[in-house]
Amino acid sequence: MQPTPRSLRLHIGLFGRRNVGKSSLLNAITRQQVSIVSDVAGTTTDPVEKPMELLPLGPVQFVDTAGVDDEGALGDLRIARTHAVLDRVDLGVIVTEGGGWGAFEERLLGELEARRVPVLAVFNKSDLGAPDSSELARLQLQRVPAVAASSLTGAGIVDVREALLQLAPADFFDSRRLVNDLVPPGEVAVLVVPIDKEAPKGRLILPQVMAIRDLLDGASMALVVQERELRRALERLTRPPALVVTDSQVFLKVAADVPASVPMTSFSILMSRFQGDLVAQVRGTLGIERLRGGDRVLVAESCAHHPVGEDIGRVKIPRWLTQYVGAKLQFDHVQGRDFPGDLSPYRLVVHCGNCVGNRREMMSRIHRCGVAGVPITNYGLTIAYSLGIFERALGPFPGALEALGAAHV
Ligand SMILES: Nc1nc2c(ncn2[C@@H]2O[C@H](COP(=O)(O)OP(=O)(O)OP(=O)(O)O)[C@@H](O)[C@H]2O)c(=O)[nH]1
Ligand code: SF4
Ligand SMILES: [Mg+2]
Repeated sequence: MQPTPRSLRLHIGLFGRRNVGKSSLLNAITRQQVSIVSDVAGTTTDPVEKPMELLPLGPVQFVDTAGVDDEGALGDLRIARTHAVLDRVDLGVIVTEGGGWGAFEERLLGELEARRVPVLAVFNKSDLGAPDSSELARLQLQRVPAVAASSLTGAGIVDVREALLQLAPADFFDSRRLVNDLVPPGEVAVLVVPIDKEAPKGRLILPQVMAIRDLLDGASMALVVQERELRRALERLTRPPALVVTDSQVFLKVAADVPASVPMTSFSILMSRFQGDLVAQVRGTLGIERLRGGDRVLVAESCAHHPVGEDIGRVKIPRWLTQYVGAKLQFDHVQGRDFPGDLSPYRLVVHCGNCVGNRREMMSRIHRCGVAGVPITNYGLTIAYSLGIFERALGPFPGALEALGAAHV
């Protein structure tokens, strides 16, 4: 897998007084012993950096700093190093304890806000005491989100992750590419768009429009055809296309018509990578294997379109899944923002491509499923899996194939 360039990692700095548990919090979030913890104030002397994949955010770099409350007692160098970290973080976490938010924390908050860096207040050591209502009210007034957590017991650590997700700058979520990284400039992608009675009259749907626009942005070419024209379209090209992208509903026919040497995937799998987390949703797809008769499956769509004919979410996905499992399943459907708070009744969540939603919201849903232990997949992944062409449809994405291989071991 390609390492993520340093600049694309979201840098998250941990700041606060000595001994409040900054290093412990980092270890609890990462579930690793990254930073040394002790009851001696001033344990961390130099910034400790930890690059990692933090679900649900993606590639981040944590920077644990030295506590610099008692400045007189500390070397200038240590203070300078902690201050230098303020200049290069995208998100700041100010760690304190219940009743501990004071002038020192306000100063740190001011330093971060002056740099336009979003801030999260974490009241650590919640096992010893909760934050005062007055300090919570003060932070609320300043619009600084606050979370109580215990690095010792793990309480609230999930909320810290969720709060980091909510605070991450929007452009961190928008820097992904939909398709043009898979089609070099000047090369052709064939897009297969069935015009059936479910297709909206007189127009294309958003994922198709987005793919065409993205290919144009990348100076690559899009050849858009219906499935019955695909064979002829491929014959007319003097070289095989760099990629074939199909509507998932005609996956099998397209898989049969496209030579095995040509990479092939679907619009909704592209959307999973662009608007969600392909690797997490590939892992979630394997949850189909554990479905049994009578299990409940949630089918979630980000927009409230009117179901037409053999609607994919209401008719086709339930039909394919039922056939694959070979027993009756119970399906619930939600649209728009109606994603249930309690996911415990479900054995699987099948989500649409989320073309109209934002990625942060999708990542939050994936995260909530992870916390509830409910696998989450998406339309295209489910269809490819239940039709037996999962690996083929993931061919263009080495990271996803790697995760699939690891899950099968
Ligand atoms: N009870 C309790 N103790 C904690 C918690 N988190 C940290 N501690 C303890 O607090 C002490 C300080 O923890 P550190 O993580 O080293 O604190 P730090 O903020 O990194 O300290 P410096 O590096 O010295 O600035 C250690 O003895 C930890 O075991 C917690 O959530 N609950
Ligand atoms: S948001 Fe979901 S259901 Fe609505 S058009 Fe996009 S992919 Fe389809
Ligand atoms: Mg420390």
